[in-house]
Amino acid sequence: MPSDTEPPEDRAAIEALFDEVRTIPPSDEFKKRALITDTSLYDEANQDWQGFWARQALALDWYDEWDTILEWKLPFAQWFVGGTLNVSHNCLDRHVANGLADRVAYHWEGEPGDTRTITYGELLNEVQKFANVLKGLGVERGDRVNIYLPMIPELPVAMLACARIGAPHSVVFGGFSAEALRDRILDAQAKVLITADGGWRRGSAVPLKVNADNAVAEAPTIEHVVVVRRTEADVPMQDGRDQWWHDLMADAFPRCEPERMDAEDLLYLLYTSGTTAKPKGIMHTTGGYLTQVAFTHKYVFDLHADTDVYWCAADIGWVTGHSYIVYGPLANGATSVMYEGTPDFPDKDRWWSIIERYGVTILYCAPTGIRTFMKWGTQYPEAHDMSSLRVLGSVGEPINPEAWMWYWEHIGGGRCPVVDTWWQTETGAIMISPLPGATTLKPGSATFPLPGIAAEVVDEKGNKVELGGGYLTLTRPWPSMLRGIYGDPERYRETYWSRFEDRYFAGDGAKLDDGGYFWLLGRVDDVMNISGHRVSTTEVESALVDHPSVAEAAVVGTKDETTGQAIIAFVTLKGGQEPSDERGEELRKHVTAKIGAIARPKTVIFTDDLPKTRSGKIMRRLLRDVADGRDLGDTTTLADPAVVEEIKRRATVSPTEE
Ligand code: 7RM
Repeated sequence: MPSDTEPPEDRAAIEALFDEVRTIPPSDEFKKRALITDTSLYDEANQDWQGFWARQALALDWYDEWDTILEWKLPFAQWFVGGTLNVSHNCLDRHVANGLADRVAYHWEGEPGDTRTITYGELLNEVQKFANVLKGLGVERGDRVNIYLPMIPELPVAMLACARIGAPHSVVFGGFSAEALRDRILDAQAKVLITADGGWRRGSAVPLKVNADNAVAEAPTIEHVVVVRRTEADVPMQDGRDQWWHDLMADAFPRCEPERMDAEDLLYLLYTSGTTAKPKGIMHTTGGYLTQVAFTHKYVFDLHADTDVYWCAADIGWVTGHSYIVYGPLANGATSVMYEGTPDFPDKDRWWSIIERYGVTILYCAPTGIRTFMKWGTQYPEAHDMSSLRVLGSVGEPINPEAWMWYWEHIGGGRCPVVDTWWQTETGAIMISPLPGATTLKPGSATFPLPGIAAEVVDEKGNKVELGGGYLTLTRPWPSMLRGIYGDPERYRETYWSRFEDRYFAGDGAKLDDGGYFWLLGRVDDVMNISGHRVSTTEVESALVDHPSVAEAAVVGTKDETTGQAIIAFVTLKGGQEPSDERGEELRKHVTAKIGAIARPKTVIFTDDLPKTRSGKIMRRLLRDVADGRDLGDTTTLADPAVVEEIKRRATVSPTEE
């Protein structure tokens, strides 16, 4: 556990609304067609939760059925032990075999406006060919493959091809830097890297290949680099190492039998920020993961695969994209929209024009996006016919009731249930969420744990809280849970299972109201949430102290109207170094280069010293208070209270604003 974990703070907005929360029951209109309109699934799961998950697993195709549903040796779970299946078969072949070859898997739209329509039949062909390309490059079952691509169709193709041959993938978000990519390649010991010449973002080409080259220069495990042509940027191709995707695909054999994978074989690694500087390689396996992502995708979004057009606007580089752009929707035979670029290119109505054009019925996005749209104004959504929408989803951070209501009213036309879905990279799939045809909604609440999921709020000592605030814990294993941290089982136990006995601690605070509704209150550890993306304070701090001018740094997340939190860095320079706006800008750039733009501090505050406890721990809570401009309260545990005054003064006079 991080050293300065503290009790969760309540969200003032929720507090204020608590007594007079609006409740929104499912409409009769919605219920008419909904998959679930009552408590039947909850009742079934309460009877026998393992049997419940086994029945959900039967929605998939298995080569061999399992012998044991769950083997639980806390904190290590194995689901569907003895079962064998292939994820790409379940996402592709079985739909094509069922006559759905011509169903659209992805309506893809590039940022410049180019489009591609990819059917299940076409996707299966591409995946088989690329699976053979990977084999031709020497990739064998069990080998790790790194993927660093923009939001183009080749990204799901590459992931599914890996799944087909049993090679775990490790996708690195295209916004991460060369160094971040290098560290992830090295940790995974990947043999092959798949990247592109670039990707389009707000009208400019992002130089992915340049980053990839810099990463691979220091990552000797990589033997081959496959490069997708996207922006047509002139990129150097290293002889013997780099090959074009289209050249390899042109010669690839079109049939590739899927590997029979064990239910517990590794499907992928996804690196996520924790409370230390080193990102954790979260391990997800095959059978349990696919079972829960398919189940949740179907029931949380009330998916009617034959008629719905589903759009998850996340990036596949994050877990939301893995589970709810690739594996969940494809396992369910859904038709999805996939979009490459930013919401404001060429104008601020891009999303709404996409919804209108494709007749999107289900939209899944993050509160930070919603708050941005609120800021831009209702004229953008109002200019488009969005009457096709019927379900709205939210993910990534707490959604404040105001944003919830705006989403409900201005995007959903007061007609579409909003499902606020709480989950994590570690949980693999949605854990707490309404079922839109059955659950009475409260704006700002993720409502209840899904059928088969057991969540409890506990106090400091681990005692169950029936009403009020505390720590969110999970009390039973679930099929899509992480199987560990790659290469570090002890860190897995320590990070998630040591704070409270027999419980998984998620790092979030939560509050229960008198109706048993869960209200998520944000992180209670050293993890920030910037636009729904997890960023570790420690990781940013070590990037800062890596700069030659910096003696010490402390980083906190402060409230931000749009991004949820914004990064504030308190920096002490080495002797002889002078603070200046230019130096602040240089440090922000340095963090961008070390980690990526998502980790760039919004504000750098120079200070002669940092507030510390007597034992030498930096008092982040106090810095957060300074940053939030709140009263400081008791500072008697400070080594030098004058420091606080100094920081407070600096915080108000010389922040380097973005
Ligand atoms: C899916 C994803 C996980 C962290 C998690 C929370 C926060 C996510 C919600 C939420 C309140 C939500 N994975 N979080 N969803 N907080 N309400 N509906 O975001 O690993 O990147 O982040 O995100 O703090 O612990 S993640």
